[in-house]
Amino acid sequence: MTLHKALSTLCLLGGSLLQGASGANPSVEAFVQRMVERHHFEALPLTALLQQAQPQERARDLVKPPALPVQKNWQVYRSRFIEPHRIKAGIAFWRGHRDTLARAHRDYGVPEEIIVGILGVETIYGRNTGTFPVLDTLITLSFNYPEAPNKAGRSALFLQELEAYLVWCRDSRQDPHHWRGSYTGAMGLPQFLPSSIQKWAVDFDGDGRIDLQGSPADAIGSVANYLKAHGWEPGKPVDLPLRGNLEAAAARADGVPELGPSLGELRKSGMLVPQGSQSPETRVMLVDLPSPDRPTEFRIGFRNFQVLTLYNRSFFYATAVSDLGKAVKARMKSPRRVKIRHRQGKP
Ligand SMILES: [Ca+2]
Repeated sequence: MTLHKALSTLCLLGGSLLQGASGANPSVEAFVQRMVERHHFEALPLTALLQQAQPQERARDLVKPPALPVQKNWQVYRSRFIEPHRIKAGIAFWRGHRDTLARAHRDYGVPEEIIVGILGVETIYGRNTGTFPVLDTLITLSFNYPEAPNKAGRSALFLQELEAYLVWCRDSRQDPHHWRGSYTGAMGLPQFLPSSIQKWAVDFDGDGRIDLQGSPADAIGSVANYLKAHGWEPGKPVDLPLRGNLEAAAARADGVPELGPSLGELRKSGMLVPQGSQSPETRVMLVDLPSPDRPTEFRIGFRNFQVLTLYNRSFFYATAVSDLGKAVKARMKSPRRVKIRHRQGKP
């Protein structure tokens, strides 16, 4: 059956293709055509699947840009993640999966505390993996994204994720209605989007399938594989505190997660970088972590810090991963002596 006939048939059956989650959007037809041509989907069942989706209004609300600019607040952000309950959960996770974490470290070169940091920040080790139906959410955001300056680009990205999701479900023989995830369709302990699952998820418990929701081992291996594939440098640092001439640091910090100045250049500008084994030629980034009513905190971000920003493009995110990992690791080593620093901040 041709696509045109399939669509006509649906209309004759009383269906209204361009309603519901897929919205009044002619790109539905183009998408079905693409899935037929690229991936050999059948037009009629796919069209019906799209048509039957339940609109996810809450996901639409959550992806909207805030009405007013939000003031960045590192102290508040940090206190959400580096706190006693999450650290305790991290210790339990590390103890429960010690061998798997060590194997991931050996196989991929990514240390345990970084994997523990990511899974803790993302979902508290699987406690908060999201309740949005992934299929309906991706359909809603692909075809009925809310009005926003970046609507076209975001819709296109979600359309790619929908494509990846449908292909992944078909190829791994999974019901596309089964999965739940975040309001953007990210799934499992590490909150991978479908395209990331396709490219970087691994079967790390050897049961022949990839399950980032039900298998902590698969989640651990997949995070390590993702970081390795994005350029993780084994044995190298992630971030270090920066002191000294912070005015010079503020002038050079541009908020862009790209490597720029060398360590030697920063030292010449009066910034105090802790001595380590890094050569003065090592290129780094200046990480600024502002909070209202107090001086901005600065750190040096190395290549591995940049790799963390490729998981989530945010200085706050990457620093929280690093700090949570360090906090859990410290407690693993000496549980009695290390006190948890818990700062309070205004929301
Ligand atoms: Ca598996």
